[in-house]
Amino acid sequence: MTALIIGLSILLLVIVILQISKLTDMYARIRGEEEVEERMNRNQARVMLLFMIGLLVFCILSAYWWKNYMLGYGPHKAASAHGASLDSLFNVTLLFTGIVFVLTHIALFYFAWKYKKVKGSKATHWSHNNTLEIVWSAIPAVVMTYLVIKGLLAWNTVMADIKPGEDHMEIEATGYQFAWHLRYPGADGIIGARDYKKITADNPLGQDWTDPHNFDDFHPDELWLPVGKKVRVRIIARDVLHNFYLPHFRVKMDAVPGLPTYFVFTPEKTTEQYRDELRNYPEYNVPKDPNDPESKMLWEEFNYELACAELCGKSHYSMRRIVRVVTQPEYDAWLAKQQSYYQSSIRGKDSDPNKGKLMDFEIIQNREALNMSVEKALVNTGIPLKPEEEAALKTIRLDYVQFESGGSILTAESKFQLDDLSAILTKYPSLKIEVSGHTDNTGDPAANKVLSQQRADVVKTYLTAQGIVPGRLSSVGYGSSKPADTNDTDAGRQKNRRTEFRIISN
Ligand SMILES: [Cu+2]
Repeated sequence: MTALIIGLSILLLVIVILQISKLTDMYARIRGEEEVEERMNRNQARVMLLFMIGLLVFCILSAYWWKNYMLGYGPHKAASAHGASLDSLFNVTLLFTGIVFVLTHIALFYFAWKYKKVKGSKATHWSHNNTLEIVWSAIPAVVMTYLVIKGLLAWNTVMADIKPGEDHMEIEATGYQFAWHLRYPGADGIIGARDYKKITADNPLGQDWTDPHNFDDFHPDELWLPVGKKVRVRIIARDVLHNFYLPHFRVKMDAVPGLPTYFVFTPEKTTEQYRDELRNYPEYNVPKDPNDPESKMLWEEFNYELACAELCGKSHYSMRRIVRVVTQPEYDAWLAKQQSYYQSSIRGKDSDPNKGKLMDFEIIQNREALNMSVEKALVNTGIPLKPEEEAALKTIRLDYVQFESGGSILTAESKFQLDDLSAILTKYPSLKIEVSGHTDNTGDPAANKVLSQQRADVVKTYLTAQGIVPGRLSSVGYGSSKPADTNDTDAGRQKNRRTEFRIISN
């Protein structure tokens, strides 16, 4: 309906204009062509002047009206260390081009008014003017030189790479149709090697699993950065041209297939600080959802974002990632929660070249787990436990203590856990434990009992050799008499063949 009314109004307007022009035509015929033309010229010249005033006022007012939405103004001052230099460059350029814009528009419309056709007036022919030539060549040349030098200085600061030994963190962003795949280096601080030829469905970045630096790399959904820390982003594209764009930090760099680029910047404002600044502006004190007055305010919902600034395909708009700048403790807490991609998605699968091999990070994880179990068993919470609960708490399984099949020779991998146990016994000098061996129910029960006793004894001997006083250790072989699970399945039997220790006193 609205469209119909608008259509009809436009049609009506066209008819009115046509009628008026017909009318002027008839009027001209009555009053004489020349007089009418002169009057029309005068009127048009005046309208030109009015238009000029309207245009300039509109340009200035609209900029003023939107100032708190524009990057570089109001609450949107740069949130990075280098951002202010780029903003100032933009402002200086805006100042010069603004002056030129206003002056040329004034000249354009003033001349149209001043030199309107008047009866008897004649154009002057001006072939050359040296002064004018010098003025309009020299002024732009000086301004351009200034802008180029200022721009070059800013460019050199902004694009400077990390100096050797400089404190920084490095992350990686890979653009593809249509998302950013982020990678952090993990605890070692080094991003692992990658090769595009290794890209598969379960290895989206082509990480090389023989490079230990890859074992702790993780792929978060959000870009988290600690405030005040210099960040170097490696920027990579997997398919077409993308552009790594962090508008609030004035970071923008092409992601080019086959040509890694980078950007170094230091975020200086946390997300919370940015929100606090937005809070002072009425534009951001409105509900995010205009239809729901109960919804949160715009400033509360603000987040920095990573976007793609290259029109890279039909879902280009969806290449958005939330960026959070937080304090160092908040960052550390977030970091502690991140799971390495290798450990959570590759480890133990067929695509894992280290399948079946005990890795250093696993030894560390197991050591921490064993320490935790002992600490939990030793701490007095004051909560009374049922006897079976207490027994469960004080009995700790040594998953990695394994023996050669059918015998009592420790496998090479068992030693790390026994060394960990010996370290625990050294740490708690009054701790007394019972080491126990268990088997499943296959074979002769008496033979099983003998075997399990031999195995427990081997563990005891190992620990004594490590300097643990024999009086603190007892060893018992329970054979198949204390199953931990069913003996009817392979998995159950596997669980039953085990070495444990029980805390007797401390
Ligand atoms: Cu893109």
